[in-house]
Order: sequence, then C-alpha cells, then structure tokens
Amino acid sequence: MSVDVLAVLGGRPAFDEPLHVGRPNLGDRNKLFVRMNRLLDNNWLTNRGPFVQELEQRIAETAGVKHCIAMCNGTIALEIAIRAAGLRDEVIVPSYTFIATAHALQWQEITPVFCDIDPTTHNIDPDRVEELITPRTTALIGVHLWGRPCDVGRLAEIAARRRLALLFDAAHAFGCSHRGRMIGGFGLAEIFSFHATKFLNTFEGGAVVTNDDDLAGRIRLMKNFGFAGYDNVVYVGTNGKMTEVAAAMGLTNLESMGAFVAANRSNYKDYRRRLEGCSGISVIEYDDRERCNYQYVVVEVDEEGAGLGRDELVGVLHAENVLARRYFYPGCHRMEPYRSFFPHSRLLLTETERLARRVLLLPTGVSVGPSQVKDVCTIIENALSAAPAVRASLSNRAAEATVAQ
Ligand code: T4K
Repeated sequence: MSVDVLAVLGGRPAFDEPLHVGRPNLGDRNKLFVRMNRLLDNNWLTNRGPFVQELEQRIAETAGVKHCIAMCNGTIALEIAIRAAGLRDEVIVPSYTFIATAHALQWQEITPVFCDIDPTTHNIDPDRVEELITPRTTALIGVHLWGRPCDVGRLAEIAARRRLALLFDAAHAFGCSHRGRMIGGFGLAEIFSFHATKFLNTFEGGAVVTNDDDLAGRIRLMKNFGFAGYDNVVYVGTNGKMTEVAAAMGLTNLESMGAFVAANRSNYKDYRRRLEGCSGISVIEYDDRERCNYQYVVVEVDEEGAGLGRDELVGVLHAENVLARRYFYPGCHRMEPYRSFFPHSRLLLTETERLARRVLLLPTGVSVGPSQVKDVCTIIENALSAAPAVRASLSNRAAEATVAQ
C-alpha cells in the first residue's frame, strides 16, 4: 500500500479494500453465539422475550432513566414517541440531521418546521427557535448531533414557557453525558438508534427512554399493536418490537462498550493530532470532561484555507478507497418532500447551508486502527499540498466522465 502518489494523480489507491464510515463495532462473537443458542433452545424469538427485557434494563441503567422501550429501529422509535406524546400540526426540528428525524413527523402528517443550527455546536440554535413558534406548534425536537448534547437547558426553558413538548433524537448519543448527567433523561423522552453503523448496534434497533410512567405505558402498548392483554386492544398501534436476536447482539455489544469508546477515542485523538497542522481543516471537538462515545470523526473543510473544497477532498479520498461521507448533506430542507413544500427555506437556514457544504466524516470504530488513520491523514496532507494539481485532475476527470455519458 502506498500513499506517495495520490490516486487522483495517477497512483494506485492506498487501500485495496474500502475503508468505511460506519463499519459495525462487534463484540465477542462467541458470547453472541452462546446467547443465540439459548434463544433457539428457548423457542422464544420475539414479543418481549428475556433478552429484550434484559437489554431494556441495561439501557435504562446506562442512560440513568426509569423506562426503556426497545424497538426494531430508531425511526419507528421516533414515530411512536412522537405519536404517544400527542404531537401534531407543527414541530420545530433542525434540518441538519438524518432524514429520519423529519420523516418520522411527516409520516404522520405533522409538519417539520426547520430551524437553523449553531455553527459551533452543529445543534439546533435556541436563539432561532422562538421566531418559528406559531399557534400550531406543539413541540420541539432537538438532535444531539454526533453525540454532542443540544443546549438542553435553554430548549427546556423555551418549551416550558411556550407550553411545548420537548423530545430529543439521541440516535448518536448513547453513552454520552451533558453536565455530568447521561443523555436519556432530558425532555419528555429521548430516542436512541442501535443501527449497524451506530456506536452500539443490535443489527437494526432503537429505543425510547423516558422518566414519564404514563408515556412509557402508552409507548409499550403502541409498539405492540395496542394490545393491553390477550384479545384486548386499547389504542391504535403498530409493530415496533425488537427481536430476541437483536437484543442478544445488543447485550453482547454492551459488554464491549468500554473497548468501543477506547478505540473511537484513540482514533479521534490521532486524527486531531495529525490534522492539526493542515490549514483549512478542523476536526470538531468533543468535551473530554463529559462521557462521550467519540462515534464520529467530523471534519470541517474551509475551502479558502485548504485550497480544496470539501467535495474535492471527498473525491480524493474515494479514489483511495476511503469512503468518507458528507453527512448530512444537503440538509433535510433540500430533500423531498420538504424541498417542494418549502422552496425558500434555504434563505432562513444559512448556517445549515454553509455547514452542509463543509462537513465530511472519516472512518473510525473498532475496525480502524492507527496505521489506517495515519494513511488517511497523509492522503489529506498530500492532497492539500498538491491542491492545484489535484483540482485540475479532478476537473479533467469530471469532464471526461461527462463526455463518456
Ligand atoms: N436520527 C438520526 C440523527 C440518525 O442519524 C438516524 C440514523 C436515525 C434518526 C434513524 O435511526 P435508524 O432508524 O437508522 O435506527 C446510516 C444508517 O443507516 C442510519 O442508521 C444512520 N442514522 C445514518 C447516519 O447512517 P446511510 O444511508 O449512510 O447507510 P449506508 O448503508 O450508506 O452505510 C454507511 C456505511 O457503513 C457504508 O460505508 C457501509 C457501512 N456499513 C453499513 C452497514 C449497514 C457496513 O460496513 N456494514 C453494515 O452492516 O445511513
């Protein structure tokens, strides 16, 4: 493997196999197989079996909350929490998030009203929330993006004063804390994702966590068709149940959570140290005083300082088989159906627009080690120091691709 001559300048790709953002963190497979044998022996595959119950208890303990309701994925968990909390009409959310945050509302004909973000935290900007509140607003949903907590204090103050519900999409934030308190207990409810690409995975999965007994009761019913007992349906419901095999995976991975954090933290520190001297490149900060899962290595590219734009750098990295991602480009407001609903929203979302053009994510997780981090950083350094040639080569390639079409 060589990083001497960049692939976009005619060299061989640095990596033979793709280096992914989002390779699953896997715990001890033998322990997983023991659990899988047990669930097969039990003949109990789903419908709140013993592994799901154990996982719910472990997640609630880790997040420091009273109730955890495990689900088949984070999107369904969001949809059910939104419905059980009685949200309707309009809900204020950031646009700079994964599309599921907006879709979970729109799916139930609730309008997501997109709020701009704070460019330092990348989270919903509390200074911009109040101007979006109308008589139809029923709630605010903050997203703890990259696992960095929203300004929960200010959002809670606004929600209480304006009589709005407050929920958090904590899909990225399992294992993270805010002012010493674990994410999970803020607002009326918080939602985790345990998708394969997440810090802790259950293959697919998610959970709602809350300290509210009534809400937890409603959510439990709704995720099981509204059944309150044999032959007795008391609500409209759906099927949001987590399977036993997913819970077995979650329990196994939970046992390795310390190792996952250590690997992520070490990669993150390494990236930051190695990219420190690169002009126009900054790796976002995590607060070391808090609990953090360091799940994402998020880089902001300032085109003027770097000499290359974010998309050019992505082109360079992809040519090397480093599958850097542009999460969450171009922002929910530029995707359908929201783009058609709100064709002018980009005018209000100036920080979202700016950030969506600057961010790229680099590979991390337990499958990425120091030598890969070093090579990725060398590729970036080499690309920046040959910026004019890289730019020319990329634009020639783009022109050739257009002619070939
Ligand atoms: N709210 C927020 C803020 C979220 O970020 C998400 C999900 C949700 C809500 C909804 O939660 P879920 O319903 O998903 O539980 C991925 C994930 O699918 C998605 O869960 C996640 N956010 C989002 C940030 O990333 P894609 O479209 O980037 O996935 P994909 O298939 O391109 O995979 C990403 C990379 O990971 C690829 O390079 C391949 C690699 N990969 C992926 C899988 C599935 C693997 O190496 N192994 C695998 O098994 O959305």
